[in-house]
Amino acid sequence: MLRLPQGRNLGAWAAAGESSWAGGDAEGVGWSLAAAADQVVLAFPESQSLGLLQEGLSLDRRATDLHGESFGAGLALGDAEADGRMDLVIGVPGRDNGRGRVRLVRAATRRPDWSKLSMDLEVLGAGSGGRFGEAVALCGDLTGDGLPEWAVSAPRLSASEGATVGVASLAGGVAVLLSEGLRGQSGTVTADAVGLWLWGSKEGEGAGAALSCDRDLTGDGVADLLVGAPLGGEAAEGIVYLVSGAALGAEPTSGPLASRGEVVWRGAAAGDWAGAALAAGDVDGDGRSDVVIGAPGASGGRGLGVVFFGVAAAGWERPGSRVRLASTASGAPHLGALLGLEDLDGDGRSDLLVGLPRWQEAGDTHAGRLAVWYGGASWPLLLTAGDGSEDWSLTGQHAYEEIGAAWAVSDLGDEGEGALVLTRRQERR
Ligand SMILES: [Ca+2]
Ligand SMILES: [Ca+2]
Ligand SMILES: [Ca+2]
Ligand SMILES: [Ca+2]
Repeated sequence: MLRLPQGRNLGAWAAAGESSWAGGDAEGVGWSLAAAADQVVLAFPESQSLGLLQEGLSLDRRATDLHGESFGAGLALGDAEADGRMDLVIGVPGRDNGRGRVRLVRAATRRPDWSKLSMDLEVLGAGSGGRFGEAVALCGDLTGDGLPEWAVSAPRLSASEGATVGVASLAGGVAVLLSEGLRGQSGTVTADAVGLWLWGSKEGEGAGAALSCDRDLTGDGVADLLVGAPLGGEAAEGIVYLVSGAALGAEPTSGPLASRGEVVWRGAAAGDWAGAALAAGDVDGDGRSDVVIGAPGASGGRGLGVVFFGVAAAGWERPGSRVRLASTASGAPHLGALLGLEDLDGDGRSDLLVGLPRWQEAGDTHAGRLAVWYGGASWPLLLTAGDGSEDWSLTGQHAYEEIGAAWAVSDLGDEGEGALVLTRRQERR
């Protein structure tokens, strides 16, 4: 992994050669990261182990008894009980024949309690093959008790036993695990028992492939859910649902995404896969949340993205306030599959991170690229990855480094400075 200091000019820093790689072999494909405050946790699916990244880049690794394919695909770290201690949620969507489950590890100390990784609470998905745990996020407080909810996606959720009747085949969905439901729970429970399900409209929609739930998008002060369904629409153009957190918390019951919320974005063409990735932040620093949505299938697989500014109380976006993202690369680098809004330079404005792990560089396939644009009061209407206009970028030097496949931003670092931690995969020859 690579640690980049925060609060500095990344370009000047990279030119000075201060990057530091650590961690050795990348432990195979698919590993994921989660960060909060000064902690970064990594999941290694092949060894089904977890790592806690320490200051100085040392890695404290522990095996877990939580086995299953795609271990750690969903991974989130956050203070769910507002007690200053970090709780960890690990998604294992391949567990139980693809039904999936997540484990909540409540911290007994300020850091995740590594001695307790085999205990606490496990939450089971619904039906078979729903892949509950593909993505996990710590939301804002939707229910008004002062404690945040967790959201867990199951992008292949289908009609099933239990309370999720009426879900079309592979429609996908998101379970919102309510703070009130989780309180005092231990052992093994179903998602129904501690929360509610929201599911896609039609067969094969893939709702929940991406989600965001920690920011207020409607202007009422309560965090809202944004859910991507990249195979939704008539021909996989992709759709994005917005569900008001205030409305959901007032009546915490399961239901279809389309009736509990609204479709706020559709891909323009067949196979765009809009909503495969999305993120929320405040790019221009005006206090109103901004959203970026990716459509990695667009433009013949080049991919594209759209940044929507505003999202004020009056509506989803201000007219004319969109910025488009494009890529110079052919060969299906799928821009829009990996997006983030994080404040890298500490100026209070969210910076845009675009991961392009399939980027080819100097003949090296999948060398990868991470492109960064710093948030600001005004942006050009088109941001293009690969034409040298990014505010900062990092490109892989070897085939299959896959720079941009995963990253995390935390306050980890020397003397409390921030860090961007990102992965690179082992060079394959
Ligand atoms: Ca709550
Ligand atoms: Ca809201
Ligand atoms: Ca804004
Ligand atoms: Ca910033």
